[in-house]
Amino acid sequence: MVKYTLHNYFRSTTSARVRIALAIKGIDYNYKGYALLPGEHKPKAYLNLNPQGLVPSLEIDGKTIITQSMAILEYLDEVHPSPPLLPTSALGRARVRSLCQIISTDIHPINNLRILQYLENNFEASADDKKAWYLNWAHAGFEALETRLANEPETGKFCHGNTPTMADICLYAQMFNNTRFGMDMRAYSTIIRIHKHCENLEAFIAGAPLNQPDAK
Ligand SMILES: N[C@@H](CCC(=O)N[C@@H](CS)C(=O)NCC(=O)O)C(=O)O
Repeated sequence: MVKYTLHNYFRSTTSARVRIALAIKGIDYNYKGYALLPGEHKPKAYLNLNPQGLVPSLEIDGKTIITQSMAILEYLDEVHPSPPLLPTSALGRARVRSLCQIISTDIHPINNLRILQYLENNFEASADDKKAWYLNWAHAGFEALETRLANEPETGKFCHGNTPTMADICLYAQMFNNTRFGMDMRAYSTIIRIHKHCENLEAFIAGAPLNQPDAK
């Protein structure tokens, strides 16, 4: 039986993506938490696992590491195909990946802790400046996401049809950061509806930040 260890942080939304996928698939794993603010992900021991110094990293049987949350999700879906996190048709998979990437490629990376810290340390960005930066890019992505989800016929109870996919995982996880930055979500009625379905599912609850052992 494969042994998984997830190197992650309770508040990290990319980590939440992986925790939810593991929970949806009913996979047990060891939890290893790293507090990001004091820099527990910076020492060499962790950089040996993940030279980017980012969480999450999934360790398999104590010898193999996969980094990058979306690569981990794809791996888990291939190796543990049931229940699937991607649709059966190529077009459906392309749509779900495209929805995911609005968040994972275009919103999250430019709002990550190290980016906000860089703005603060090198451009004297205040807490308000950092919030404005976050909200600008989050709204840009969520406006497009809402337009697509509200108008595309493939949208169902969830982002794609009536079962959760990787797109719902990305959406649900990103919402924790939106809430932390006080983002006004009233314009996003389809997203709110889908998010409500997600937040009632056990696997999504299991992956939520405050339900992790390192949550303080
Ligand atoms: N694209 C990467 C991003 C990982 C990432 O940025 N993780 C954040 C937490 S959500 C992190 O480790 N931040 C630490 C830092 O910015 O120093 C993924 O999806 O895994």
